[in-house]
Amino acid sequence: MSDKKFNRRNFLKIAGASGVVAGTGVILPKGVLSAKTEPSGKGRAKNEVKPGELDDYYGFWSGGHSGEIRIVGVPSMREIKRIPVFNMDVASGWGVTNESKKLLKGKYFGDTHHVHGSYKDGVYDGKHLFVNDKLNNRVARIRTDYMEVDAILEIPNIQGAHGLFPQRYPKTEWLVLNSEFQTPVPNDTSNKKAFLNPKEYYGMHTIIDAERMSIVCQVMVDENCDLAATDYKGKYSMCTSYNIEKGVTISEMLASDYDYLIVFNWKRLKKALKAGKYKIVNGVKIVDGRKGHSDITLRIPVPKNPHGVNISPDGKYAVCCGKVSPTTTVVELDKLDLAFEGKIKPEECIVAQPYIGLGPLHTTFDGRGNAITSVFIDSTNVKWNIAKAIEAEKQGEQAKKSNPHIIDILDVHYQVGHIMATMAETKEADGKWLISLNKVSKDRFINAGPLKCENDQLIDITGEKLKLVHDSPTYLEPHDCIMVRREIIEPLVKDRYDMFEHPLAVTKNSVERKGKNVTIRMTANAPVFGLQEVRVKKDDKVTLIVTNHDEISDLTNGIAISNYDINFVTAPFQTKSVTFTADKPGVFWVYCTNFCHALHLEMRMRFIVEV
Ligand code: K7E
Ligand code: CA
Repeated sequence: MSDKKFNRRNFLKIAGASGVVAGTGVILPKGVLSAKTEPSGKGRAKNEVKPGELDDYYGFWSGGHSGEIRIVGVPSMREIKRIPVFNMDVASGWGVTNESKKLLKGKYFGDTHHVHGSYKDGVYDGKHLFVNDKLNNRVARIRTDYMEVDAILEIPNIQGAHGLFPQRYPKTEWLVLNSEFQTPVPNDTSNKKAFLNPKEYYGMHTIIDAERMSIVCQVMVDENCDLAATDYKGKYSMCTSYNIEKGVTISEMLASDYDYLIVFNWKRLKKALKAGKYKIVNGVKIVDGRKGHSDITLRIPVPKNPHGVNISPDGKYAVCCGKVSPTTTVVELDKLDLAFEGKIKPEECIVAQPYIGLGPLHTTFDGRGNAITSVFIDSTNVKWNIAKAIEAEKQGEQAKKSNPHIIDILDVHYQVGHIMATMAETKEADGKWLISLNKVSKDRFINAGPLKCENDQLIDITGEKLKLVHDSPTYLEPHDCIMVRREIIEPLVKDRYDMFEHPLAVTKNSVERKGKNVTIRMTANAPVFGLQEVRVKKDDKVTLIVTNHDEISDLTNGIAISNYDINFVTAPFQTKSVTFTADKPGVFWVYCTNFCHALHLEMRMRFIVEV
């Protein structure tokens, strides 16, 4: 329901009680609305997290073209922290320190869409998060004990690194990454004839070793590879493709009435690799997965320009969203073996194609046999029953007409992209909360200028009906999120760094010169830096290494050098370093930026650049 209708209903309810808000005894003048917009409802999930209480779920949100990941407490929707990934973060010093620069390799912008956790037996093991960078074609791994990036892998031969999904069973050894844009392979002057011929552009399904963060191989296809999924048996990965036409304009990409869900057979892929059936391009093994060239891939026709593919938590079905088609396509995964063996046609794996609404994009699950699909053009979340959709399909067109699968339709505000339910990408989907990541917030928040925030809505899915409970403004631009039970993550998260994990950990303060290179090793222990004064010569190359020696958790020290554009923090027992040229002579105060002590303001030292 729209907010306007909603307020109107509430108004009528209050007006009907002759100015008395039922149950509260509060008397309101006529026409004044109660601040509480809807009663909490009996037996529904409780979204209020009182001061001092903790959330039930760690929400991990991708940050889109902000390049980061955000940690959101669910159900309070409080943003707990941001993890800088493919961006610069002035507060923490990501993109400033040598440690982060080594990972970023000169690329400070990114576009994160899909964040997923590492798995064991179909459930998160809590060890790692992975996220794609659509802009510069990278994958980052985050270690959850520190909530920090520990590896970034650049992927050659692709553009539009988009759908990313970890292997779910028996554990995450592989990640799959899709390239949404087709390009020449290789995309360089050795292949310049292909530049102007889109028929010679290809999509890639890249397989990544999640432990080593290295590329296993790439499966090359004619189609583009959009969203990704893996099954719950460790047998298959898949991608949706919306550009089987190899179009380069919108109308070309929409020419066909159907596109594909492409399924990749891992057993056959491993066999091909073992048999040496690949060519090497830019150091990567490329296996041919094109139609007619390969037995590794299977193409299931799906209408039309499909987007998301999501696997039901029972592992039985893949649900593809039609985007341009108002339907979803339900594929029974147990039939894939037969289709690969040629005993049935690929399209015979489809067991239902229910009507959902205009612009279905992504599907999530409540673990009770129901799917919930985001519908972009209608601005709705549609809850539907998978078994009923399959049953109606069996009975035929007449049975389908009344849409017996649809349970509830909720208006969201507005233009929803991804939706995700708690634990829904695991076999322990618990059907408690749903997040609708709406692209447009319009009139939902105070107007903060032409560039509007987005609106992440929290929806209670414990009952038959979907119930909207909270609007959460969010900065550009989350695409997807996962919500992991607190018990899985919390015990693994550390309060301080293991000091000697960093090879440069400082235990003794010193200044050491080798020619023009000066290394400053310094401790920080609130409210003093280990050194009170450092003298260097103009144009020295200075490396400053700082280790925080505070034993108190939460005691972060900041290190900023005035007028030198250097700013980072160290958390307890953490070491970070920066390298710069002392190109400006003078006296420069080094000060602590992160309030650490009653004498925080006195926590400073002189950096003197002599001529
Ligand atoms: Cu639909 Cu990149 Cu998953 Cu955006 S993608 S919404
Ligand atoms: Ca198409």
